[in-house]
Amino acid sequence: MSRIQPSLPALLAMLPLLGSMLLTGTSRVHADDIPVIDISAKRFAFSPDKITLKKGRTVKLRLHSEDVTHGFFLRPLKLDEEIPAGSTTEVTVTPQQAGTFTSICDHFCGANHGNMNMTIMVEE
Ligand SMILES: [Cu+2]
Repeated sequence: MSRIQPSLPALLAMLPLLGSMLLTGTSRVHADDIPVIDISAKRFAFSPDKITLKKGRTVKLRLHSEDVTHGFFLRPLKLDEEIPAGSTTEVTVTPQQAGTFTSICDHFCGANHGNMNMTIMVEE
């Protein structure tokens, strides 16, 4: 009994904390149900270098530059973003056509800039 007594108040003290954690988790899901895809840009690659989207389904791309300023350009999906050095650009996209596309960095970022791209697949 003497071993249980000290732990019970500790447990009770944690309950409100636990409850608020659960509430925060729930409200976050409801507040913004657009899926977010994180993409990081770093000389001279995007990571991940391939993502798959669904035609007609809106997603938010959160583009983050880990070093210098990069671009993110893909005409068929009407994407033309700049990702400033060390910061994050968010863009919402709803693909209107299925296919396999290549998004390129269109902001000169160094010697191998021309090979900096990633694949965006859009499924029907
Ligand atoms: Cu770049």
